[in-house]
Amino acid sequence: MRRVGTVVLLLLAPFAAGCSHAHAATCASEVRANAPVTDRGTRAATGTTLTVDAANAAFTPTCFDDVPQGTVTLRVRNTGASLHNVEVTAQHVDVDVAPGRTVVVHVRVGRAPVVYVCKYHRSLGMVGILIP
Ligand SMILES: [Cu+2]
Repeated sequence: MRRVGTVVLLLLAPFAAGCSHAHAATCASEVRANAPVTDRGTRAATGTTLTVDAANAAFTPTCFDDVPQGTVTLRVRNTGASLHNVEVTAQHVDVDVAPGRTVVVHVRVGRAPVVYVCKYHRSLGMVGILIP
């Protein structure tokens, strides 16, 4: 029986290696890589429209995972009392969100995680991450 186990492991090994493109990044690893990040949890994307709350110098949830590749619609609701912002520098997204308002931005998601920030509170950890 030991021999059977060895064969199964050898067969699975190439698939495990090939999976690194999609699921290597986790919220925890991205939070560490982009520190400081105020971590307000992870939610699985249920489609191409993602809604995030901006308040108290943080985005909630901080991470979405299982985000479909392609263009996603990010709705940012400012549920706090101060001005916030959503910025994806590489995609020329830079939009302010006044208290009580919601803005909608379109973000392209490929194989790598997409990091967005509030440019006013980035140093306080106001960072969000979309993980494909
Ligand atoms: Cu902010």
